[in-house]
Amino acid sequence: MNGVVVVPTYNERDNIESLIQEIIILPALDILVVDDNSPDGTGDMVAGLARENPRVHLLTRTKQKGRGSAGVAGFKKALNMGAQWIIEMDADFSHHPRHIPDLLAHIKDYDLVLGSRFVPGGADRDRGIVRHMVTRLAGIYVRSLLGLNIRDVSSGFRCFRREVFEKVDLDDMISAGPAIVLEILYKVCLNGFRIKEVPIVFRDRRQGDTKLDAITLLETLVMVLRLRKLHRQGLLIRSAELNG
Ligand SMILES: Nc1nc2c(ncn2[C@@H]2O[C@H](COP(=O)(O)OP(=O)(O)O)[C@@H](O)[C@H]2O)c(=O)[nH]1
Ligand SMILES: [Mg+2]
Repeated sequence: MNGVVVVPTYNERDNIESLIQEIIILPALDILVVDDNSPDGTGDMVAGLARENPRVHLLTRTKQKGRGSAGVAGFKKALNMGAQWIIEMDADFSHHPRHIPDLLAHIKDYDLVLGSRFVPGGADRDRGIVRHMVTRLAGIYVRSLLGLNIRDVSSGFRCFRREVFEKVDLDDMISAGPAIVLEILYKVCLNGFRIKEVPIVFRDRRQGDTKLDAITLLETLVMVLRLRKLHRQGLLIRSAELNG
C-alpha cells in the first residue's frame, strides 16, 4: 500500500459499497471510511466489507461529529498506517473514483493535487443555478481575502503527500466544521508547498441528502476572516524556530 483514500461518511448506506468497489480495483490504495456512527448502518456495512478485504478499513467515531473533523481523524489514522499519500473524497459519487488516477499522476511532482471544477476540462454538473452562484461567489471571496491563487478553493477531492502534515499540524486546527477543508488548504499554501489543480467533473449526489446548509456556509465565511486575521498576527503557521 502506498496511499490511503479517506472517505468521511454520514448516512451513506446507498453509496458506500459501490464506491468501495470502484476504488478497490485501483492498485496500491487502501480505503479508510470515517463514519460518525451513522444511524442508517453505514458503519456496519463497511465493517462487513472490511472483514472480507484487508484493504478496507473503518474508523467509527461516537463522540465527535462533522465532515471537517472526520477528515482530520482520517488523515491522522492514514499517517499512522504509513500512507505516502492521502486522498480525501466524499462518499456520494460527487467525487468520482475515476479521477483518482489523475490526482495520483501528479503527486510525485506536487505536495497537494486538487480535483478542480474550475480549470479547463473540469465541470460542476447537475446543480442548480443558485448553488452554482453560491459556490462561485464564495470562491471569489475566499481567494481575494486569503490571497489564494487557486481556482477551486472549496474542493474536498484532493491528494496530499504525507510530508505536508509534518508542517501542517492536524492537532492544531482552528476550525471545527467543513471550514477545515479551507484551513488546511490555506496552511498548505502559506507553507509554500507545491499545488496542482487537475480537472474533475463534479456531479451532485446520486443518493441521499446533502448535509451542508446556509448556516454552515456563513460559519465558513466568518472563519475565512478569522484565518486571515490570525495569519496577519503571525499566528497561523509556526515559525522556523518553533519547528526546530
Ligand atoms: N464522518 C462524517 N461525514 C460526514 C458528515 N457530514 C457529511 N459527511 C460526509 O461528507 C461528505 C460530503 O457531505 P455532503 O452531504 O455530500 O455535502 P455536499 O456534497 O457539500 O452537499 C459525504 O461523504 C458525507 O457522507 C459527518 O457529520 N460526519
Ligand atoms: Mg456531496
